[in-house]
Amino acid sequence: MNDNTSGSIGSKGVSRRGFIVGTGSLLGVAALAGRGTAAQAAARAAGPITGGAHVPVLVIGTGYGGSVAALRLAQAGIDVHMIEMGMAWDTPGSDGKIFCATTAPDQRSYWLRTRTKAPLNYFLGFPIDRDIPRYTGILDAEDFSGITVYQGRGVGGGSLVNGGMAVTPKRANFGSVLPSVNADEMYNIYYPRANAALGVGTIDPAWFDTTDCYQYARVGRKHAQRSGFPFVFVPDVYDWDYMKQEAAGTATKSALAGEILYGNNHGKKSLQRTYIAQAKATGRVTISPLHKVTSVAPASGGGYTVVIEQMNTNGDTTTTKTVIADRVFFAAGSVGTSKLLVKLKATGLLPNLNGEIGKGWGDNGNVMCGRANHLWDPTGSLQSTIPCSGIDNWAAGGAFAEVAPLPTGIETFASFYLSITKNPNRAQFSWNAATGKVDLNWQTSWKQPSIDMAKTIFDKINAKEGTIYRTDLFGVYKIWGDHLTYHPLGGAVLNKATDNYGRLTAYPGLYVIDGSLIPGNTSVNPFVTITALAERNIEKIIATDL
Ligand code: FAE
Repeated sequence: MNDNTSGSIGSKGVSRRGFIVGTGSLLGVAALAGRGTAAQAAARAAGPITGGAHVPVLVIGTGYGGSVAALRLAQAGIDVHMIEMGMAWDTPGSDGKIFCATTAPDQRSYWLRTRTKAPLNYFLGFPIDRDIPRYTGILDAEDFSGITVYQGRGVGGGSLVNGGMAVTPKRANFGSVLPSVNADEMYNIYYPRANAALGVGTIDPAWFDTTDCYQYARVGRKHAQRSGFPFVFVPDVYDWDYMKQEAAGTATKSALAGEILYGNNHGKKSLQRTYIAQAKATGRVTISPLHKVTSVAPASGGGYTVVIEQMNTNGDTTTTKTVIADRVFFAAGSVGTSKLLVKLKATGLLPNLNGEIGKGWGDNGNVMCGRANHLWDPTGSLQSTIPCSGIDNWAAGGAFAEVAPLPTGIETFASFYLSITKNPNRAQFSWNAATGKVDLNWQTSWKQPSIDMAKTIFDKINAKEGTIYRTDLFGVYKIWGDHLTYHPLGGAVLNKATDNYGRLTAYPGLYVIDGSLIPGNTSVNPFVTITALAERNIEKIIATDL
């Protein structure tokens, strides 16, 4: 990855002065900046947060929402401490690599598991999971009763493990994505701002047509078009020029070496290279990895008392720190933020949070499947792990299907898809006093609408091509990957659990700024919408609250 990436992205973003002036918040900013103390400056230099610290802003989580908040607050002159339960992911292991390949999972792959839990867990009908040492690895497969929710763990959150598909919803669909948000503002200001800062780009169509590593996607295009479905290129944050160099053999392979689910060592513009790099460059942002927030409650002298557990790579708590924060941004992701808020309300630490907390959770309608192609339709033994295309049947059938890779290194004659569907089911998080945990009441059968919607695409393609579904990828004779989601959304829904900008109004100074604000579905992959909404909300908060 060339080192210019974050610089060039920064130059496209909003300049610090332009941003501050634009929000009209110069006076508030100056006042807050003046509250920085020598102790805070020392803490900034020293790294992880210290017990007893008093900080102006504490951000829980370093994913999209948290990174946007940290950057914009820091640019406005405010010191920010980010607390992240996962690792920093900035140091190579004994093999010289920071991340392990999807085909060779080791301890770095999973969050505190002794066996891998691959989303696609069977091949040719045989289970492919394997034992690994327990470690604070990068991918969390978090089990709830009816669904496994995959999430990134570490500085950069989901951007460390995701496919980088950076999709802005069609404007016609936006009203159902975020009904209380002004679409003009989002499409004129915040989506462009988010896309620029994330470094979003689209594959060169001429290269797509010729490179071996997207043969699987060209087969996907052919089958989609022969059945009359629109085939669309999907933007991504992977550096497309770098991928061309991988294919040409002039750069170390990452997307073309099976790297994705457990991190990309090169090529992907994760948040570490974009928002977080910019935030760190302000000198005002400190990140504490392997620190987990367990409690937030009003402090007697104003602000909030935050309890943080520092852990080792076995997941054991080594130190418990208590700090005071004037303001706290919940950016622990849909599941992390919902779990915290539900627990804090139920256990009486934040009892005045409203009754919408924990509600409105959806899986973005995720469902996976494979199709078995004819022997004359190979999908290629070399497959880029970065998806670049999709089949759009949202309006007619409620499904948008990513043409996904199956990068096994051998010819599989399989076409693989992750569908995002208009599944109407919404679940609720609730506190379970007996177990001391937060439950989610999703039910496996609630995926049936997603299957039905995905079938509007693949039944038709199978009929046209004379092909069948693969039954060997998710179990023994099981067609649908209906046990999981990559896209948790909701649990602290905008304009319901919070006001229309993410404020938890019963507690001035507490904010939600991540995927938990979005009521369950974005009609496409979610992180551009999470980022754009965070840009909108933080601009308002800086202008009016600080
Ligand atoms: P997120 O990125 O999850 O960040 C939350 C952070 O908070 C994490 O780093 C947590 O470790 C941390 N955290 C949680 N609890 C605590 C706590 N108590 N104390 C301290 N830290 C905590 O949240 N989306 C797309 O748009 N395109 C894709 O191609 C795509 N592919 C995906 C592939 C996979 C395998 C997965 C798992 C997800 C994918 N997603 C994709 C979803 C996307 O990554 C996700 O929507 C965003 O990362 C959510 O952003 P948030 O800021 O809400």
